[in-house]
Amino acid sequence: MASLPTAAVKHTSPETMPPATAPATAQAGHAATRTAGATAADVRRVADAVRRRVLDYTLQNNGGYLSQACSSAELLATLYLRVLRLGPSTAPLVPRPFAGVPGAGNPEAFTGADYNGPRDPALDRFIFSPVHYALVLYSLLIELGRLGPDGLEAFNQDGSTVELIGAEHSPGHEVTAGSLGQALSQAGGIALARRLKGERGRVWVFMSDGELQEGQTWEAFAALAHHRIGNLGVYIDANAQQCDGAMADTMTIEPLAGRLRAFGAEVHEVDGHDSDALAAPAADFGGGDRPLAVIARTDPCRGVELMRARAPRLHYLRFKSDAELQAYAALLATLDAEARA
Ligand SMILES: Cc1ncc(C[n+]2csc(CCOP(=O)(O)OP(=O)(O)O)c2C)c(N)n1
Repeated sequence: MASLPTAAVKHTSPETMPPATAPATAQAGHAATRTAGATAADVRRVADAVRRRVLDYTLQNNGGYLSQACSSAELLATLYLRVLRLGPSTAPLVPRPFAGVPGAGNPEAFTGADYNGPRDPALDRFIFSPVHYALVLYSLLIELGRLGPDGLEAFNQDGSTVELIGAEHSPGHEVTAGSLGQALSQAGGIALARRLKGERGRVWVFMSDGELQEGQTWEAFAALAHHRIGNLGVYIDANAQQCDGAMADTMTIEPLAGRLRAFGAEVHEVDGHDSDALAAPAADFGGGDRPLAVIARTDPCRGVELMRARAPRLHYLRFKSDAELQAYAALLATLDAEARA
């Protein structure tokens, strides 16, 4: 598959870093540090490449979480390119094998947060909650040079950290959140601790809309409001789908904006494929006393129109026939050719 051209990299210190990043290139085994000036066009190129890579792996594995790439590619690319204040990756380009779960008796254990750079009081932390989206995140890390092009060789293999359903040791992940709806509570604790320590860095959480069907999510928002947590922002991929079909048919979460406001958040509702609209609410965020919630309305078939025929069963794509697989393979060939042109 075609790889993206990477942009020039301008190094900045955490103290002077502006609220944006641009595509980074791997340097001496690590991703280059963040840069200023990434645009919506940069995000579109990265997002398209992420979709192609996830489609490629879906074909190779006769199945995958493809609709999640379709819905969230611009959202996640915008976060990494234009919102998160991150330093360069300190993790290996080829992910380490699983070293056991963290605990006092296991000094070898690690999390995948080092793909997001070092911990620094001035830098942001990123908490990735719907971990079945993991391949979307790995693909994005590859496009940004934070993970090597061969970083997916051990994808979904026993003993690998590059898991189908990500966990705290997986690249880009900081917490285990496979039981959905728990990461926001963990992120709230991190945000409160950071405020108590006087750290300027913010905490960002990426969530799926199905997680808003969980009671724990609402308990977490209530706690954020109670503790006046103003250094935590949530981006929600509102693709209107969950594993049993349409959100509206399983259990509606609407009116979501009104509910989140009632729970004390500053709420923005945007087109989740419009990078400028996604990035705008995060500009200057961090000094107040309310959490930010950005509802990104997205299309679970964006870029892969073929999939629309499967609605409302979009959650996990497994090909039903060789003819169907060939149709998706032909689409990938077309998209790759367009990217090379
Ligand atoms: C607490 C919990 N309940 C149920 C599941 C099973 N589960 C896995 S993915 C998923 C759908 C979640 O909704 P969403 O992420 O919005 O779906 P998508 O957009 O990926 O189709 C569910 C219910 C889970 N992982 N954790």
